[in-house]
Amino acid sequence: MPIFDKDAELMKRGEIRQLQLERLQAIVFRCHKSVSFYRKKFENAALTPDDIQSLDDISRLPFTTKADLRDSYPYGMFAVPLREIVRIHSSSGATGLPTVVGYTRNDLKNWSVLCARIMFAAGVTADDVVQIAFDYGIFTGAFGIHQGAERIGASVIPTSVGNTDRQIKIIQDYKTTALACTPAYALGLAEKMAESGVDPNTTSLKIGLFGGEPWSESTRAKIEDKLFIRAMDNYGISEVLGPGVAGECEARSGLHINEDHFYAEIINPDTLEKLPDGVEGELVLTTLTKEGFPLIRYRTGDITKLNTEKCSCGRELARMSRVFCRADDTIIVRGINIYPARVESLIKTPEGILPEYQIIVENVDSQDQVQLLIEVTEELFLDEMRRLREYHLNLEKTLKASLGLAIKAKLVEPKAIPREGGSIKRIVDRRSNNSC
Ligand code: DLL
Repeated sequence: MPIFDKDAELMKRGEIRQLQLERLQAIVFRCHKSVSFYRKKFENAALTPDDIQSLDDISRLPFTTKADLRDSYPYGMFAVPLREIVRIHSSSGATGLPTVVGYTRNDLKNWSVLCARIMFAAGVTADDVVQIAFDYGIFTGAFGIHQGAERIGASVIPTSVGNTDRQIKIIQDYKTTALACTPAYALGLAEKMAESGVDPNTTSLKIGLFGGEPWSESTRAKIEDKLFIRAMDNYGISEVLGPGVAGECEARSGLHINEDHFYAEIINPDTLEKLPDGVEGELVLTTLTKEGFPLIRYRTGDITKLNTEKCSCGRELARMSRVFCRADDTIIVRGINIYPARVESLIKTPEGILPEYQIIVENVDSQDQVQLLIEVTEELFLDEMRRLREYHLNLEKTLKASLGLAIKAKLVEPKAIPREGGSIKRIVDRRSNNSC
């Protein structure tokens, strides 16, 4: 079983927990000293860093939520001065403001090692040619995987997402052996190959590194069948790091969490109670080493469960099960997180009127597509065709510009959207992957 960082990845559980405690105490101390948000929260809970004497004491610390990050936009929760930050990424925010993440030089070094670990565990070596078809924008996906592949010594082709014909030509001509992208994009690529008469069995592809959105075992089987590769899952979240939080090993029986850098807990999202291993709940992560933007007890919104038994690969790092559901109403389409509240803010007319709406996500020909139904009422300038057309046109443009995703907006008659018990279900997700 390939292991990149044997000292760290083959630690015994007792060693892991000891290291986690030392690092937790240090990060709590640093957050208290350098981030007023945490200092205030600790004061309100009548806590000092000295109260953290064991790992179980973490449950005394308050949670951090996406709303907290939004309130401190853009740099309010950084633990170092901006001059020590060497990279800034961000993810889309729940109500309009993105979440901004800063990395110090040391954070970038750790990030590349953590991505190298999950890629190496998935089978990538220095002999591989890794094509990265994640978006090289402000999102964390492409840069994280890129750094990891370089750290391993593989040859990186940063194609970014889109332009599928070119991607296929590069796979063929440059002899790509590993493909990193969202699972949905991999399926789209496979379809395109079939359409263009390219036989995937004749390419050099052998490994797929997929993440950034939920996908199922049946999608894995489909991708493997169509592309003749071994498809491996990896999990990450921008606020906490980006990719590199957890990934599958050859055994493929859960995703090993890089526990020397993250402390993972599972809670009941309603009661906030801590849940034992093996029970599904919301994943809460504490960063143990991050300097620029440390997070304490961050509620990821992702539903999973933990397994701390030793894996057949030799690692004792806890494994999380694949993430299928979210505790909130976020949907992820082609790796892009969509929050209904964000869509709502974009649908509003210039006069501030919010029409009735419904977001429908479907998988058509192996491509995830989003349609937005909007009921046209009298107040939505039904009487003025010109303004209505303008609204429609601007809406699709704004959605694309703000979310980075093409969404088809369809104006429908009043009451055309079905009501269940009098109310409209805001999101209808018809993809088979997403039944929780
Ligand atoms: O998606 C980071 C990433 C990029 C991870 C590339 C892996 C590969 P965000 O845009 O902040 O960051 O989205 C994070 O995506 O909370 C999950 O809901 C979902 N997610 C990420 N990876 C997986 C996965 C990146 N393997 C959100 N399975 C997370 C299921 C995933 N869901």
